[in-house]
Amino acid sequence: MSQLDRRMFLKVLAATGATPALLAAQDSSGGGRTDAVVWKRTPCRLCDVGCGMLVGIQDGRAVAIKGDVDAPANRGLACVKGYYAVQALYGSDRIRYAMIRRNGTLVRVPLAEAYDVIAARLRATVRQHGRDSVALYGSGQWSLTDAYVAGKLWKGALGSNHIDTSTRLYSASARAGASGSVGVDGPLGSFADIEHADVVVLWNHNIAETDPVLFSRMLERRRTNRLRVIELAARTTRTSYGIDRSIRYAPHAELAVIHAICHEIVARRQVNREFIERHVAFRKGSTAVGYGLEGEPITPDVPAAASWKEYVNFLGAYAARKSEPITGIAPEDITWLASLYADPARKVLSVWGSALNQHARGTWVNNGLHNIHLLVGKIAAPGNGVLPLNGQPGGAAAVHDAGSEPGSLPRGDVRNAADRELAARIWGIDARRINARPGRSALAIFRGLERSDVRFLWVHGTNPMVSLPNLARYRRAAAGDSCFVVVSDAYPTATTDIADVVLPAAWWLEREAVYGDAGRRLQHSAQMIQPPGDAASDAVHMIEIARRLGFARLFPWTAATHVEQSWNEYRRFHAHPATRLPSLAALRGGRGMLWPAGSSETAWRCNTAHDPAADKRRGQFDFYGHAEHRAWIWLRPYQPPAETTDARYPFWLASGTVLEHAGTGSLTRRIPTLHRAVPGAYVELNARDAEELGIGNGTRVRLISRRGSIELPARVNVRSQPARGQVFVPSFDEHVLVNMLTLDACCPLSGQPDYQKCAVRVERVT
Ligand SMILES: Nc1nc2c(c(=O)[nH]1)N[C@H]1C(S)=C(S)[C@@H](COP(=O)(O)OP(=O)(O)OC[C@H]3O[C@@H](n4cnc5c(=O)[nH]c(N)nc54)[C@H](O)[C@@H]3O)O[C@H]1N2
Ligand SMILES: Nc1nc2c(c(=O)[nH]1)N[C@H]1C(S)=C(S)[C@@H](COP(=O)(O)OP(=O)(O)OC[C@H]3O[C@@H](n4cnc5c(=O)[nH]c(N)nc54)[C@H](O)[C@@H]3O)O[C@H]1N2
Ligand code: SF4
Ligand SMILES: [Mo]
Repeated sequence: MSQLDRRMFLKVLAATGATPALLAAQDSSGGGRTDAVVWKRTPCRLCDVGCGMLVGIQDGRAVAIKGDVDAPANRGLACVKGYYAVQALYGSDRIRYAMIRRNGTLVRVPLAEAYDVIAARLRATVRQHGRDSVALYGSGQWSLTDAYVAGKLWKGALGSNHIDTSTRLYSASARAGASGSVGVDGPLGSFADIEHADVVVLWNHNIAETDPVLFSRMLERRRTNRLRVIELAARTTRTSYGIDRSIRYAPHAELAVIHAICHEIVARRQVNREFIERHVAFRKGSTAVGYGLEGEPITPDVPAAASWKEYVNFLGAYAARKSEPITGIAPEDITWLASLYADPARKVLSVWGSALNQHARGTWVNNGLHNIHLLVGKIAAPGNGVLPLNGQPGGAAAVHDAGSEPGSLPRGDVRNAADRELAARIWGIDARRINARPGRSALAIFRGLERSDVRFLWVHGTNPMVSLPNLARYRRAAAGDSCFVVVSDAYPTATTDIADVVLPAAWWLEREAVYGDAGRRLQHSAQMIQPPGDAASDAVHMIEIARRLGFARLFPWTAATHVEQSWNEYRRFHAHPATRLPSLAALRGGRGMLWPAGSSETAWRCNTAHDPAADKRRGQFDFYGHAEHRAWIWLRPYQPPAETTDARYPFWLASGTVLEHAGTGSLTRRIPTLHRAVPGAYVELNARDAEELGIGNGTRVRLISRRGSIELPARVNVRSQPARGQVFVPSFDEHVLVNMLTLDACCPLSGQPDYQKCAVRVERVT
């Protein structure tokens, strides 16, 4: 640090009274300039909590960051990723210019030339092979207006429904489950339920590392107000050490655990009969649904009415003692869990992350968790309810609403004529242009490369050549040259490695945006700095391509004002109080609003005291998303996983997240401090398994599944410890690809891959 930098550092410290985590000591361009640091408000973009941050801008650079004490999500806190987030803007290998592959290497070209090539190729592909030969794979990293522009370009302009996003990988089952159970997707409550609850039950959710700021809110509440936090988990993690009680259960056993708890609640007559009679109906669905291993992994469900009596009979098979061989949970613990959920004096919040959704029956698991809460009438009220914490910064009920999913329109469903007409009216197109058949979901897009059905693919803000399951299959598919691939990203990735054209993406702070989070809060993020080189928002790139394709009339927006213009158009789809979107003016400069929101926000949906769309004549709750205004308890059986362990592959492999990295590490590996803290992937083993195999901390081991093998160092009881017979590998490392091992089985109702159940063998590397 130079003399001047150090002085600035101390000055900022003194001026703010807080500790800015970073001053741009690595900045070489700043020279001797000493403009004051100006603090500006924005949400953090490195996970779904969406913490409110204050970013220090000086000389056109983001040089410091600290938590915003008035931000509702974090109240001044931030995790280590947040504190270093601005460094991810300045990695030396940032993509600044468009590139086109020539003779095997990507070479820099003027942006207009890249646009011309993309547009020509897209036009030619549609002409030659039809609109079903082009696909777009977008991202939970997107701003809502990026998603809106993408949906309009693909569905409204090109007439192709082959568009999906990486949200498929983390929240699809939660959304399908909530829609089936309570008729609306996205959480009914919000993060504020943490402070209202008496008990939080974490379901296989290592929240200490995945949503650390929310975990600290729980711990604070536990310290001051005797909130009890318990977990049901397959692995002992940092979360387990900080809470009241941790119960182990067997991999994939969720549905059996849930039904065992419900059986106990019914057997002990702890059901909330009044709530059931007034607000609940029963449903069963298709049961021979398979594992989504080929073709389009999503199959439609066929719901049929069921009765209370049928439900009680159904639960009979899951009595605690009977289901113990599947659940691995002692009957007295099931009784204890049931009494926690049912106790009329306690408000209970169930919380889970994406790992629970990454389940071959993920939609059913989500239905089941709603079942417990519906049975005891603890839902959609302060401190009572379910809170799935879903993934990437785009969050839960945000990106997919903008019409960027294969079956969705900005409002409604492509299969519904009235929804198509609404979209056509707002877009100013002929309704017949919109395809009435849902398109390919994420895995189906990449399966489409296998047989050359997809010949043009545009990937934005996601790194599928690292993050897809059964990766060898999709890398093989992408290696063929029948598909033209465009990739928009801020950094080179394993996916830009397969691109024919690369476009430079503006990231956080470099563009205006509206972002969602996992708790239904919409937040505005202003542009604070210039993007590097030719980088621009994903929407701007798409608008330029649309113009070149002759759709200028549909996208009459300028680079400077496209966010407001497209947001205002998107809002026209949501004039109804159940989904109303606030104006940009209401979001700008504020700390966000809980969607749906007009002039005020909606704290608890479907609760008639809070939700303007709910009808008070129906009592305390109105589940208006279902035509009969009732929530549904689903009779969804336990079924075995797509793959199980055996003598050759005796270990269960689970994979996921570490505190220091986000996603596939594209951003966090450019943050030197985080990269050095956790430079690469490793495999965690149970200490006794490790001892039996002669493996110690640091031993190099080989993991072998039915699909591939990887080599990596072992970790024994360092940070977390899997149960016996299980191993865990973080999925951020593009050099050690856990997805060479995983299976691409899916929940057939949501299309979300089951990353968590795969059988492996563990060998010492000699
Ligand atoms: N084995 C295994 N695999 C998994 C998982 C697992 O648990 N186990 N988890 C799955 C889950 S939950 C997820 S979410 C995925 C994550 O997988 P991906 O979505 O593939 O990973 P990210 O690293 O989040 O990718 C985001 C990319 O977008 C870029 N980016 C960020 N913002 C923008 C933007 O605004 N525009 C553009 N164009 N680019 C941007 C970043 O540089 C980064 O390269 O991985 C999945 N894969
Ligand atoms: N620091 C950080 N935070 C993040 C992210 C990040 O990349 N970094 N990403 C965000 C995103 S995109 C997502 S989707 C969420 C993910 O959030 P979570 O879903 O909480 O993710 P994980 O910690 O990856 O997985 C949770 C746990 O589930 C266990 N598990 C689940 N099912 C099974 C099973 O059948 N068997 C076994 N043995 N274990 C199982 C895994 O061992 C793991 O400990 O986190 C978000 N927050
Ligand atoms: S918890 Fe998430 S949103 Fe908050 S600072 Fe950390 S990475 Fe950012
Ligand atoms: Mo995710």
